[in-house]
Amino acid sequence: MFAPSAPRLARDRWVAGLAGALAVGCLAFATAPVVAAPSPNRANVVFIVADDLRTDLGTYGHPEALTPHLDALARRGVRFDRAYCQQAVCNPSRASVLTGQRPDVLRVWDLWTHFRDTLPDAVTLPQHFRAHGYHAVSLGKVFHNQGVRQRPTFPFADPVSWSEPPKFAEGAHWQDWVVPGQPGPPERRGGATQCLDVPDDAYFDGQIATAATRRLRTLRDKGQPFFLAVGFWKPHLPFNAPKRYWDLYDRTQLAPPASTLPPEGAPALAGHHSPELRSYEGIPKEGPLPREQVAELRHGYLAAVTFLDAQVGRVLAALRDLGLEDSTIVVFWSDHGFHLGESALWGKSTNYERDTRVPLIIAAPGHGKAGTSTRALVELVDLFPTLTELCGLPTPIDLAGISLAPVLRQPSLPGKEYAVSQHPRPYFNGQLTVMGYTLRSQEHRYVEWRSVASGEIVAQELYESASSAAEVRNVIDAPLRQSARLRLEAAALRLAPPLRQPAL
Ligand SMILES: [Ca+2]
Repeated sequence: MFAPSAPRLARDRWVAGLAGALAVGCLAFATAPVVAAPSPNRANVVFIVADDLRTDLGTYGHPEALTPHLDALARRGVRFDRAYCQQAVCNPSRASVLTGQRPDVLRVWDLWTHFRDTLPDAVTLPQHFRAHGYHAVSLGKVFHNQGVRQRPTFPFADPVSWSEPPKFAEGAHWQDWVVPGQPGPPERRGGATQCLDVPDDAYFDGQIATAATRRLRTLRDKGQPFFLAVGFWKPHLPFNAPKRYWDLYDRTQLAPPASTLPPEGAPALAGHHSPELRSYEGIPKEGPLPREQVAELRHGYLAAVTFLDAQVGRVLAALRDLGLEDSTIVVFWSDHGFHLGESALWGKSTNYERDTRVPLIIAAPGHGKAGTSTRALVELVDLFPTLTELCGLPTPIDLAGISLAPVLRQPSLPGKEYAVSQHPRPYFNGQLTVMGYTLRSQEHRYVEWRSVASGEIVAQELYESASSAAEVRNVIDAPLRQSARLRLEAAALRLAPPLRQPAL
């Protein structure tokens, strides 16, 4: 299990918040939450999540990505430049955010385990809001999507979390595909990209944006504070977007991957063979991809990002047009990052910067100066207590994160000493044999791979200056880095104690 990451920020405030939560007796694991009276003056929440989106956004300084709507959101909110997920793959990351717990507490490390199998009485973020008078609505992929062949013990969309049945939450990603001249999804997985001259609503995300804009109007008219979660499926594979989004980019001018070699001196288990991408039609089952295919995929990712941005823009325009902007907190985040050929990797599921770092923007009227950014180290597990504080709700005592409200008010705060992420090996399926934990500090990225059976360290990595560009040479054995190594080893043991047995 994890101990809470050592916070440098708001320790006093956090303790005071705990006292307040205890005083009113509202704890997260109450098995029968009492529905409080509606509080119409409380801020609404629009909680927008993207899937597999790294920080390829204009507001993050990306030189190619066209994302005017998310850039505009950042101009009226606070942009977090060092935000990290807790595990770089959909189900564990989303379960962690929405329960406020880390993957080792949930014991959810794969795409098939439901957190209610391991922590049945968990009260999720929307469930907590619902218990305090909010109307909670889920449109799109908010929790993990339930694939066509999956039969989990509980629906992945977790209906008990919401005031009404979740919509657009089920299906496989390859079903988000247009078969020309034929209604409905394809019968089997197709290619990794699609470029057709179709309307936005031909794909899941267009339909989700349409539903969200309509739902906002009825939520406003309902006169009850609302928590609207909008989960977009892009830019997750396949990289689909209507042709006009592809046409915004000149493929011949797009940059190739920055570095296509694994970090020098990195253990083999730190990487993988990109099995997710290779499962799509037309992608080689092994070996490097042809240069033209690399360019097409990188082009497709950007087209999907701009398509996603346009759908976010439609939701935000509706919020503004309905007069809800000043009374609504908007949070935009992604479940994890992605590799697009860098470090010989395609996809997610590593402990590196490109997979663990995520975009995070919080626009909370009255909290923080619009258009600012912060380099504070924060974790997605912090979103639960952040939103309870911003909305004046009691904060459950047992959450793993801490509120980011102090950072919104003072973006110069350093944040946490470490952001902690993890990922098991093997990559997926099979008996879990090794768990890799990574600590990101302001100065370093440290990765510690441990045998699950014995708890012994089987491999270590250390990268200086903690950025994706710096992850080219593992310096764990460098003589001048041994004091940092000892410090990080101790911190890893404190923040990520050995797993209890059996692991699975
Ligand atoms: Ca994802």
